Amino acid sequence: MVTFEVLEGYLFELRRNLPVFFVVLGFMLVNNKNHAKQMKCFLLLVLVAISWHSIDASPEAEFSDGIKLNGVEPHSEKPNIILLLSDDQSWNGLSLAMHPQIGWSKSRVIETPNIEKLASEGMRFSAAYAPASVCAPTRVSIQTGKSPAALHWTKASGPEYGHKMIEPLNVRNISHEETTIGEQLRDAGYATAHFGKWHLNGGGPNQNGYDVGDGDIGNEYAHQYADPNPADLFGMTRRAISFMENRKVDKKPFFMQMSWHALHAPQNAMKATLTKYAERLNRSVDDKRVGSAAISENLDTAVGLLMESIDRLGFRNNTFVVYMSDNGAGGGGKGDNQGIRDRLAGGKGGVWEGGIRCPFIIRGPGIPADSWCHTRIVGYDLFPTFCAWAGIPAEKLPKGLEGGSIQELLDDGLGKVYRSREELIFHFPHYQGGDGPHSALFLDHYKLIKFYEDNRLALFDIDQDIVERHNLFQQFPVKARELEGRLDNYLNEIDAQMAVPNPQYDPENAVNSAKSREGRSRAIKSKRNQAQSR
Ligand SMILES: [Ca+2]
Repeated sequence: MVTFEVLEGYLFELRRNLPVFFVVLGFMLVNNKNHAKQMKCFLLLVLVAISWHSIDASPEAEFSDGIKLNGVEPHSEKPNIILLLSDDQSWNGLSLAMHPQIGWSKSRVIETPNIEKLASEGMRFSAAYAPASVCAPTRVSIQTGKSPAALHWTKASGPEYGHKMIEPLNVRNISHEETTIGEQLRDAGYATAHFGKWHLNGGGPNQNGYDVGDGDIGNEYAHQYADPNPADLFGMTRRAISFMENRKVDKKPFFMQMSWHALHAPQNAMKATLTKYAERLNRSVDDKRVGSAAISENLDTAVGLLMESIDRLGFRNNTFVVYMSDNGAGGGGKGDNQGIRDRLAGGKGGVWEGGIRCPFIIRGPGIPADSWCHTRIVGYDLFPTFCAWAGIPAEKLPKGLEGGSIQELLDDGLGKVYRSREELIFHFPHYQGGDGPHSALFLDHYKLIKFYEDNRLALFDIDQDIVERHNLFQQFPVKARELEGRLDNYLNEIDAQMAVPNPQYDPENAVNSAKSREGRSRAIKSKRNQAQSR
């Protein structure tokens, strides 16, 4: 019986031998004196030529939309780069594990199937860190490849007063003297776009290296969009797709940052999704947990639409997609829970793991599917990494870069990141999460936290004790002091801003940081209500 496989085999053989037929027929055509036979030869020659063309085109026709089967884009040698940055999404806020041995490193409630798929096609990083535990500092750090401490931009909200120490005032505008990743890639021939939350002032994306952008917008923007476009998730996606379609036409490589407003405005999630999670969690649709879960799933849907378009436009094999969060979830950074519950300690506004450890995934050319990397990386490593992908030589990179390219890790998850310093430092000289001014230093398997109100030190073996439950300071005081020396040196060298003792401090009338946080969130809520009623 002639099966499809057999037919396919014949066709393959036929196709392989078509050039021979072509030559033989051509020879017969030229050398034959009989007109009828010449005509037959000519017709056969035409038939062979047509079938050669059609068979040759058929297997790759489906992929001809910009891609050849060997994975090389014909129109551009430089890979496209897409950075997907979510907001306030915790390390375990996705339905895929961020550590292969830690069951609770994924959410059992929230469904994010599209991001799951992205991870299954790329590499997951179990020890990736946001440059800061709060928004704007992380964003400016990603733009510049420098740490928030070096940029003197370590807090997003304004200072709190009445504490034991006075916190420094922040820079609140991205400096035009800094080279952004948008500027660097645009100079290298990239079309650049920044959609969504900018939060860095300085004239917005258009004045900082981006051809296309949504303007100088911050958190207030998210709340203007509800079902069917919660937090502008689908509007951003439509603009991104249109930007990519234009690159299909002008054949320019592109860099696109999607700074999703979500998980802000959780109450604006799609109504059907809110209902689904309200039922699942047995809580009301107004509940914050319900909202966060629902908007996480809506965000995932938007990511899925974007991924589909990357495939449809034929960009898949020549595009790096990076997914990460700008900081940990929730308010209240104090590491009080210390691993009692199945979650990281602390949260937004503190340098415990819950504030800075973030989900991180990369899919792209040469990166093995469903792979893992456990090397510690930080958001400001992206600047030199993107430059390496774009083929920008090291001597063209701006001075004072603190990140290192993570390219060496992407073959098999193993290797090193070479930064200007061995240690990785997170500096938060502010009041927000309940710990007061404090900093953290990572070196090898150690993490040191220094609290400036009383110069107290805490030391953790972070590889063994991810929940920061066992303070090893008493056990290894010499090591802790050595790391403290490195921390102090670094902060000195970069001229970091520090909190200073408050001479007017009155312990009787001290401000409770947690209480003032509540006050602030009440103020934001009433402002939001006013905005909505306008
Ligand atoms: Ca944030």
